[in-house]
Amino acid sequence: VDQASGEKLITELRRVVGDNHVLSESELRARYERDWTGRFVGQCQAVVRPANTDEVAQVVSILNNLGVAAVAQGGNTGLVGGGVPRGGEVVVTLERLTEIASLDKRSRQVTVGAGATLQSLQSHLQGSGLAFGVDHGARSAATIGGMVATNAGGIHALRYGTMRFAVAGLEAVFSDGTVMSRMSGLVKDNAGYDLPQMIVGSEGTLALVTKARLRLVKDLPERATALFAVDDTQSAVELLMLLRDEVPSLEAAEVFYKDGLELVSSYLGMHKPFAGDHPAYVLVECAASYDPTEELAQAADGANTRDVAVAVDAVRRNELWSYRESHTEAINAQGIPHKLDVSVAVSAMPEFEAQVRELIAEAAPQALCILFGHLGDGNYHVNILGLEPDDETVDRRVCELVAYCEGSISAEHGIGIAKRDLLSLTRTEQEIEAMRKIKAALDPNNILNPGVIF
Ligand code: 2HG
Ligand code: ZN
Repeated sequence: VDQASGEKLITELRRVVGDNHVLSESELRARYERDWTGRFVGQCQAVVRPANTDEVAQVVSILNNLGVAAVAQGGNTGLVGGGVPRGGEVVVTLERLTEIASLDKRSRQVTVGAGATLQSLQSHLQGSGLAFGVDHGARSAATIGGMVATNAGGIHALRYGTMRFAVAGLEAVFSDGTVMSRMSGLVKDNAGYDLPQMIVGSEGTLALVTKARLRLVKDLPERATALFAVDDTQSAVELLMLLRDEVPSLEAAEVFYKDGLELVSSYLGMHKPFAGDHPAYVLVECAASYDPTEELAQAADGANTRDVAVAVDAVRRNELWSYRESHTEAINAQGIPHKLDVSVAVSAMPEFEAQVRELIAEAAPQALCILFGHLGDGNYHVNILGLEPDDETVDRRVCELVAYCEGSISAEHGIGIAKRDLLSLTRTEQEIEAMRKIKAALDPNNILNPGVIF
């Protein structure tokens, strides 16, 4: 960028959002330029912090006219490099769009600004009798806009689905600065293409999400959590089948293994949950309007497991959850991992697990592979430590195995820049061509998150 056009850009942006909300000094930009894991870092020209939809629209229009790329950013909790700059873009953070409108109890919907965190939405709903169906470990920082843009999945997808199922309407800004506002939240609306759903999961490449109209679920205050120790993934899958049949209150079913538990316990300085070690663990959460402990205990009786710990009070339940939810942090404390968020059919999980471990042991004997994830969704988080940050050979081989197992190379984190060269492993040439045509039609100057997905 030459200096004159750089200055013109900053001046124009300042005119829209005010001097304080265009960050051009490197110290101020830094936290927006680096992803959570430290694997993806890039310099942008500036970070701009619009206050509302109208300002977002004006900012995008300026960028489009000047041919400068925009990277939309929410809570910067993404794990595939899709929310941080690669070099020379402007980061448009939606962090100031935090407004949550009053709850519409009759439609069971609420309108939420893109920058509101998941946790702030959860607090907002507390005591209302309603709850938000999507939840995940990054709740304190992840924003609703980012979750829409990535179609976040999380720990309750087996009961309530992913973000896509929760989005009843969207407000978003297209690349030319025009605003689409489909916020009526109609249950039935087949008048033409469903534009909001096309934007869900598009990773900032088709539009910038500014508001979402979200469907809520009934709050289920009675909860029970159980941690099962099991022989292996096959037993974990059988346990899941049993619970799905016999425990209608089932809300989450997560899996992790001996090495992951070891790492997390020492990272947290916590005792391990059982006296002995076990090969695999299944963490289960039940929620209902009645006390679900009895139905969970009854099902547990009939299950082929090695041990079980059940918790009903919040403190103890959180403790059991922390063994699972602290995996990401505990792994990052060891170094910068390669993260492969993949899915296969639940029935294929045992085979995939065995093969992926074998593959990594053979391809990178020095590497440490920690597996964990969402058992109920066939969603494994393959975390590999000890590889060079830009060495993609193991990533590719893992994703080839996923393709062979008829799975998806991205279950919930998206493609970002981390997996764009692998997209063709699980999407056909014709599908990718159709995606490119949509992208070119909606963003002819290729200014919205260029380099992401494709
Ligand atoms: C989770 O399920 C997140 O905890 C992060 O999706 C997964 O760190 C990961 O690989
Ligand atoms: Zn996950």
